[in-house]
Amino acid sequence: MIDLRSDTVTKPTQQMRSAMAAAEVGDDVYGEDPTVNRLQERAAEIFEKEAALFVPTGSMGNQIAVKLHTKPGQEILIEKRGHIFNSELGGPAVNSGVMVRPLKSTDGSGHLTWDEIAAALHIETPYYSSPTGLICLENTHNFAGGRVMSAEHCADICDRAHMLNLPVHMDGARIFNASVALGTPVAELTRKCDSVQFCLSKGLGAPVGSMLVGSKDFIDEALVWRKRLGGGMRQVGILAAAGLIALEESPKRLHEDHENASRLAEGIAELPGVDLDPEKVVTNIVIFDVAGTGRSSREVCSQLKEKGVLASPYGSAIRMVTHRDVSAEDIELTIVALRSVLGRGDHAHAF
Ligand code: TLP
Repeated sequence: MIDLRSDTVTKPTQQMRSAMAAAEVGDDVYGEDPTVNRLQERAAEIFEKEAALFVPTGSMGNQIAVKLHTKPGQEILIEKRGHIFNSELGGPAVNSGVMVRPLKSTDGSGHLTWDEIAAALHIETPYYSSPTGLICLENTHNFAGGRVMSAEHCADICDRAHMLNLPVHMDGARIFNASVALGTPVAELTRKCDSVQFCLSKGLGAPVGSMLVGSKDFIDEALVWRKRLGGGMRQVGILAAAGLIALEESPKRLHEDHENASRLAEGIAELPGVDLDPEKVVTNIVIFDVAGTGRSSREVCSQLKEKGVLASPYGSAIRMVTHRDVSAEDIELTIVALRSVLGRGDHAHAF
């Protein structure tokens, strides 16, 4: 099977498995796991922030950040396809008692402009209107097709938010993909953000784990919330060992995933009835709408599965994500499978 459902499906490399087997460990709830401590120090160093915390999942990292930045009854602003809004099961409402105000990014990039944010802010509003407590950004933007946000754009939003005493959280699940695509270090891309969550378990290929990065005070508080949510792990250096390799080694090869995604997008854009601009595919996510083919995305995905290709349906669109366990040859095979399912041949015969 060529599994393009997500970059979460990667299997740990031999190097990761060996490091996991040999990892030095201790009880991390006592802060005594040397491998976890090393991973946290390296993450803080790479992002040029004061501290970092290893969390089991990106969702937990995001949820802790929302919790720490807000008070119950406030609103958080996020682009309407953002992960925190769509795929964290109402977490902001359940865990933090806040409402999400989803905003449309008019250029379709998934990255809000300051004007779009400013129009929705509730600052110095009457006491009977719920105040804005946090702005959430996402780089790359998953459901907008892995689009990237530049360092300048992010810094501009942070500067203006800070003038209003508003914190900014970056869901940087795939921030290393953005960094590689833009040729900008992750520290630059997130310089002014108050907190950053990034995933070790997506394109970076670790089996488990995410990091939450921020100021020392913020991470001290995050440690309390991680434990409260049941995320205090013990000899977790076993996982951090793989995370360290993911962090140090994997960014070097992400450009291959981007090249594969770009090639895939070119192949897909040629198919009749499919809506996709390959120029906009700059990282490892390809999302294309199949409404114009007269088929549902589910139907197309199940036919692709019969041909050995796994993809995820989202509404009338399909998402394919490239990653380390998918080769350039697999991409060519995927294009062949797509051609046979979406019937360029059939159309040619029809005329
Ligand atoms: N994304 C998953 C699914 O949940 C959709 C995927 O397959 O892409 N932020 C972003 C931008 C994400 O894409 C994800 C996971 C997360 C946060 C959450 O990470 P986990 O799965 O570790 O909780």
